[in-house]
Amino acid sequence: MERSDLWSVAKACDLPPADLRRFFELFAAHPRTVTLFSQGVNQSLRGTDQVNAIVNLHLATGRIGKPGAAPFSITGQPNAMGGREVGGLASTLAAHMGFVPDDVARVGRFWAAPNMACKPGLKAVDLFRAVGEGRIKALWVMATNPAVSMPDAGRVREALAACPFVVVSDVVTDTDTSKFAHVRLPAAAWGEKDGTVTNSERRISRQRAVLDLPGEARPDWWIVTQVARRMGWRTAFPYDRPAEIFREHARLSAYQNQGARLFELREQVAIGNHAYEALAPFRWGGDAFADGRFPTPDGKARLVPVQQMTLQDPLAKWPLTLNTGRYRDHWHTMTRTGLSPKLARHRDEPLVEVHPDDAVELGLADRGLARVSTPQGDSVFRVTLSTGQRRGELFVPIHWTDQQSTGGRTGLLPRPLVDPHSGQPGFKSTPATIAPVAIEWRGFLLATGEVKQPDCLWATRVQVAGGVLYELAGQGDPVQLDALLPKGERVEAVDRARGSRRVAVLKDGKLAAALFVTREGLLPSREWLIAQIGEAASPAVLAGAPPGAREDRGPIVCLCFDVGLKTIVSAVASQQLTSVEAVGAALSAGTNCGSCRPAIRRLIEQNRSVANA
Ligand SMILES: Nc1nc2c(c(=O)[nH]1)N[C@H]1C(S)=C(S)[C@@H](COP(=O)(O)OP(=O)(O)OC[C@H]3O[C@@H](n4cnc5c(=O)[nH]c(N)nc54)[C@H](O)[C@@H]3O)O[C@H]1N2
Ligand SMILES: Nc1nc2c(c(=O)[nH]1)N[C@H]1C(S)=C(S)[C@@H](COP(=O)(O)OP(=O)(O)OC[C@H]3O[C@@H](n4cnc5c(=O)[nH]c(N)nc54)[C@H](O)[C@@H]3O)O[C@H]1N2
Ligand SMILES: [Mo]
Repeated sequence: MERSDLWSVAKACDLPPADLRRFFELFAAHPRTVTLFSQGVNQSLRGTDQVNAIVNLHLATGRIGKPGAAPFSITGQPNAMGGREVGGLASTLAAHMGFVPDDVARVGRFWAAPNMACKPGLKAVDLFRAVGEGRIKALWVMATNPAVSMPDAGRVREALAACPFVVVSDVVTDTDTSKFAHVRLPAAAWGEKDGTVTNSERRISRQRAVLDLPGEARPDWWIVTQVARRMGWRTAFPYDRPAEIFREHARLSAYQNQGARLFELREQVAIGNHAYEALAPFRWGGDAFADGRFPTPDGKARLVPVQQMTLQDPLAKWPLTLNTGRYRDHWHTMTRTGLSPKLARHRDEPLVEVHPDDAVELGLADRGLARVSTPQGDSVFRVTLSTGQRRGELFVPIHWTDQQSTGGRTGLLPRPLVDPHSGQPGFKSTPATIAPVAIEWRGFLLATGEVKQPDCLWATRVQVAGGVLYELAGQGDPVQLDALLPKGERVEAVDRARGSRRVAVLKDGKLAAALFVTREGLLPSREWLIAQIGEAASPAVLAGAPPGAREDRGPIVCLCFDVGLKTIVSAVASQQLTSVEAVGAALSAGTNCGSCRPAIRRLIEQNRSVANA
C-alpha cells in the first residue's frame, strides 16, 4: 500500500499529523478500545472495506470479545438486529443462515418448503431499478418510506408510479410512498403491538403494547398471516399470537445446529405462552469470542484483505461534495417526530450547511435560499453558515418530505451507486453544486387547523402548539395565499412602502389564522403569535408583538426545560458559569435528556474565547 507513512495518511484524512500520531499512541497505549462507527463509515462506496479494516485491526490486536474491547457498529434502527435474526435482508435466510446449499436445504426441510429461494434477492437500490424496468410487477412496502429515503428518489418515485401493483403498510395515513399505493394497509405502531426486539448487544427483550389498537390498525405479523392464508397457505401460517411465531423462530435457530451457528435460542424452543409473556430480557450467544474461538471450521478468525479505493477528483460541473444525515430532534421521514411542536422547534426548516468562506465565493447569504443540484436532481434549502462545515462540502438533513415542505427533498440528490458487497449507497459523498435562489417576498402563515400546502417557491410546515406554521418565500404576487385562509372576520394592515401585508382571521373573537408577508420589511418573531393562536385576539395581533418590552430568548437549546440560547449565553457571561453542570444548576438546561449538553458546552467555550480575546 502506498500511503502508509504518517504524513500521507494524515493528508488523506485531512488531519494534522500530530493529531493522528496522538490517536495512534492512544490506541497503542489502551488495550481496551471500543471503536464506535455508524453511517459515516457504512454508507460509502467502500463501506465494506472500511468496516473490515476496523474489524481486522481489532482482531489483529486481540481487542474483541473482552470487556471494553470491541468493534461496535452503532446500529441505527431500534430493532435492526432483530430484523437480521429473522432474515429480513435480501442477502440472508432466517436465523442467520445464508444461501450456501446446506443452509437452503436445511431451511427448506424445516419449513417443508418445496420451492426455496436459492440465491440472494435484490437489495434496495437494485430492487427499485428492477421495478422501474418492469421486472418486478407487484411490490409490498412495509415500514419504510422509499419515495423519500432511497438515493435518486425521483427515479424511485417514477418506478413506484409505473408499478402495476403497490401495497403500502404504514402507521400514518399519508406518506410520500403511500401516494403510489393501490392498496393501503393500516399497521399498528410499536406502542400498539407486542413481540420481541433485539438490540446491538444481542439482547432480546419483550416489547409489550402500551396503547390499544387505533381504528382498523393491526400488527404487521397479523396482516401478513391473513394475506398468506387467503393465498392458500393456511397451514404454513397458523399463528394467532406472537408467542407462536417466536417459538418457531427459536426452533429454526436450533434446528440441526450442533453449535455450528452462533445464533441459537435453544432455551426458548418450547417456551409456553405464559413464559413468553413474562420473558425477561436475555442475551443470546453468551460471551461470544471471549475464548478466542470464532465460528469458522478451525475456530480461527479470518482477516479480510481490504483496499483503499481512491475516490474520483471533483468534477468541474459538480465541484462540491454533498453530505447527508440526521438532526438531533427528528427521526427519518418525520412520521414519528413531525407532530411534536417541541421537537420541531429545534431546527424548523431544512438547512444546507455551508462554510462561510465557500458562501462568499458562491454568493450565498446566511438565511437565504439556495438550490442544491446533483446529476440526479435538485431541491431548495435554507442556507446556514457554519464554521463546523468543511470547505468544499455541504450538509443537508434527510427528514423533510412532500408532507411538510416544497424544499429540502434530500433523497432526490444522492447517486444510486452502492458498495459492491453490502449494497449500501454512498449517501455521504455526492458530487454537487449550489446556487442562490432569488426571492421577491418572505412571510409566514399560522393557523389553528390544517392548511393546504401553499403553492409557492418555499413553503415549510412546522407543527406548533395549537396549530401549524408555514414559513414562506416566493416570487411574483403573494396574494394567492389569501385563498388558504379560513373563513372568518378579517383584520388587515398594509404598508405599501415596504410591500408588507398582515392579515388576521378571527372566529368568535379568537385568532384562527394570521398571514404576514413582506417584500422588504421585517417579519415579527413567530413565538408570540404562536402563543396567541386560538386565544382571544389581542389588539396587538397585527403588530406581531405584545404591548411593552419582551424578553427575546433566542432559539431554544434545551427542549426539556424550554431554555433559549440567549438566556444561556447571558447567564454564562454574567454568572461566570464554566461548566455544563453549573449551567444546569442555574437554569436546569441540560439536566434531563442531556442531548443539548454538547451545545451548552460549545456556548461556554465561545464565552471563554470571547473573554480571553
Ligand atoms: N435523532 C435521530 N437519531 C437517529 C436517527 C434519526 O433519524 N434521528 N436515525 C437512526 C438510524 S436508522 C441510523 S442509521 C443512525 C445513523 O447515525 P449516524 O451515522 O451517526 O448519523 P448520520 O447523520 O447519518 O451521520 C453520519 C456522520 O458521518 C459523517 N461522515 C460523512 N462522511 C464520512 C466519512 O467519510 N468518514 C467518517 N468517519 N464520517 C463521515 C457525517 O458528517 C455525519 O456526521 O442514527 C439513528 N439515530
Ligand atoms: N440521503 C440519505 N438517505 C438516507 C440516509 C442518509 O443518511 N442519507 N439514511 C438511510 C438510513 S440509515 C435509513 S435507516 C433510512 C430510513 O428511511 P425509511 O425507513 O424510509 O424512513 P422512516 O421514516 O423510518 O420510514 C418508516 C415508515 O414506516 C412507518 N412505520 C413505523 N412503524 C411501523 C410499523 O410498525 N409498521 C409499519 N407497517 N409501518 C411503520 C412510518 O410511519 C414510516 O412511514 O434512510 C436512509 N436514507
Ligand atoms: Mo439507519
